[in-house]
Amino acid sequence: LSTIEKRLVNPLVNKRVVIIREEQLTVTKLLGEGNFGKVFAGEYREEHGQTVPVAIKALKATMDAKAREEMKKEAFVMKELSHPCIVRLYGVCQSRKMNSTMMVQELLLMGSLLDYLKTHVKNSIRSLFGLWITQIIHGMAYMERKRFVHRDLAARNILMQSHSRIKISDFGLSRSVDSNDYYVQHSDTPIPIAWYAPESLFRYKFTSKSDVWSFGVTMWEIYSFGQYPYGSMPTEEITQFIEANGRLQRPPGCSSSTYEIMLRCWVHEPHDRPSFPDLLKILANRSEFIS
Ligand code: ACK
Repeated sequence: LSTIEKRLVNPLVNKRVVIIREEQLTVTKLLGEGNFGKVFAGEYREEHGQTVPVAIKALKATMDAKAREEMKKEAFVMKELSHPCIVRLYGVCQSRKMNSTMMVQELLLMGSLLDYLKTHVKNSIRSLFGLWITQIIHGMAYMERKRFVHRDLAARNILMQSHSRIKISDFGLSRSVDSNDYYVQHSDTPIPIAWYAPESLFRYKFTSKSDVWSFGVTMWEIYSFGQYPYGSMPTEEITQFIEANGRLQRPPGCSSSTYEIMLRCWVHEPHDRPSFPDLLKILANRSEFIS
């Protein structure tokens, strides 16, 4: 297809990332730190005057061009996504004051699902599992429809808006699979082995079905109250274990019918795993998973 034809087929090609001027932003406090830089809470004054609370992800000034390129890729994915279960991007900002490239996102003040799972009294939160899981699947089914693979779906990358409202975040590894339904990783970016499907581990191949595998691991993290998958098993052993058809065990207190759903996400052959819309149908018939 010529570029023009592609634009006609895919109107999203024309979408631009909103460029925010640094005068429109106020930083109020530090929320956390990652390898790439810092995340601040702040405020964004939109063009028409309204002020909204935001999270500002600021790349360290010392980060190289490759890291800036990665952040741009993340912004390019996020600008295409508009869904209640996905963290919203307002725009990007090049700050001279802070000598930094920044992503301005919707603010979710309750932290990650992983921290939430680890810090709350177990029996008091079990009734929320079905709600969270349904929302994650809704967000991922939307991504699948938009032909994006997330590639880093995990409890650490789910943010909490309230006790019962969650949103998928962290699109740093996400890619469009618009032309051929899969993405092949060529770079040596570190990868979250314990969340990856065999075809990703051994053939660097990523599809919505490899996201389904990671979703199964995320579901396991939820039912395990934030335990690390495969415990202290070294990463090389995890890959051997998966190759030998080993799977994560049923978490204590998780029903065998719920564990069965996880096992279906971890079927070796990607085609034989349910898709995200399939998962919605599977859960629709079960009372603990109310949408
Ligand atoms: O796990 P957290 O509390 O949630 O700590 C990390 C930290 O920044 C470094 O990544 C938090 N974070 C990331 N994006 C957002 C956001 N949109 N709203 C609120 N906190 C965020 C993340």
